[in-house]
Amino acid sequence: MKFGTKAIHAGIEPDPSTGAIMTPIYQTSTYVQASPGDHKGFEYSRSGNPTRDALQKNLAALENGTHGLCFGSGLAAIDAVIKLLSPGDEVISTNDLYGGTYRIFTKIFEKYGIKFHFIGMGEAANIEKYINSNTKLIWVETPTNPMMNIIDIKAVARISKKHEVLLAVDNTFATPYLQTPLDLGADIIMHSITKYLGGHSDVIMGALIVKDKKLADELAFIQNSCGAVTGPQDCFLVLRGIKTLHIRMQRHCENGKAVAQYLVKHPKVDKVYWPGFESHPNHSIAAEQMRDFGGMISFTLKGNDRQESFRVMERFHFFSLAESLGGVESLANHPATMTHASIPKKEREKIGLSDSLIRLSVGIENIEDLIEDLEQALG
Ligand code: P1T
Repeated sequence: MKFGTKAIHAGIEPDPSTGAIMTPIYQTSTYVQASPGDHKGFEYSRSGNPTRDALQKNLAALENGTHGLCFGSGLAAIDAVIKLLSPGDEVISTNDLYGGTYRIFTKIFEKYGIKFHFIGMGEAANIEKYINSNTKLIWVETPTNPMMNIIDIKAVARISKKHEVLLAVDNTFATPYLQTPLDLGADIIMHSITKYLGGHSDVIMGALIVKDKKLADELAFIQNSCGAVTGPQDCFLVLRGIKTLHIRMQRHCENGKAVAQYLVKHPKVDKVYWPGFESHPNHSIAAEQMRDFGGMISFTLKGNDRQESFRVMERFHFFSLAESLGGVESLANHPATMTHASIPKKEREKIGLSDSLIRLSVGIENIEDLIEDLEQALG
């Protein structure tokens, strides 16, 4: 089955009791048993729910995995992955990543005795310097949030396999439409479903996808034991959103390219971070491991003036100033005060995340209107 067909059909069966083509919202906490232990596959909705099941199967198919698991948010999904580890274990993570991921690693899990190394992975070989007998997990975001760095998943997977360490990839920015890390050697895919997969800025949800039964069982045990599950209404909305993922992503990519090309020529713009430029340091890896370059772009203004960046963002009409990304509507974000405020300024500056950086999530509106909006806001 090709991607667009999977997005619409995978994991979705007509409802067995009525034939409804849309998976119903099974708004129930529990399921009646004929005799203790004699049930129809569902016992209690923390452990399993038919609407969630359909979504989990659909996600597994899109990522070329075998098992999907949905959580109450992207961070709840990340939380479940780190709960595979024990005190004393070490994690090597990209140093450019979503601020909330940095926060859960450093402010929550360091307290439980897990050590995190945040490193540049532009050269995958750099990772080996940090591997020791305690290393259990490599955490990769690619493209990274917000600097749009590209990490070579295949090269990192070679290292993780050699040292028998798990490799998790946060695939939120790319989505399975653009990149399928399990095919490149990753063990775990993580998604903030809140973003492109939901696609309509109306749901908070996370997911993990794997293709190993033992790992799936361990994560399902954590999902059920810790209970950070998502409700059936939200699963329904995401199932509906995913049906147009391939069409939306095509337009996000087209619009993203047009916006990046406009910004790079603008006299007031200094740097534009977008992996589609041949001048991007890892453009060739992006071209190899991604099917297109996505709709996320970061840029700075000449003079690097935070107040001028604020003025531009205040003037936008169609780029709404808001956290999040990946919805049909365009959003602008100021990472230093919004999504990445929990990363200390010193650490932010090490990766080039300056106080004047603006991040755009280019939506699927008419491109002429978006360019006009940029024109008036920058002008
Ligand atoms: O917000 P939540 O669904 O819990 O997902 C967290 C998360 C994880 N990984 C990446 C790459 C993310 O971008 C996010 C959430 N990010 C934003 C809210 C943002 O505006 O960047």
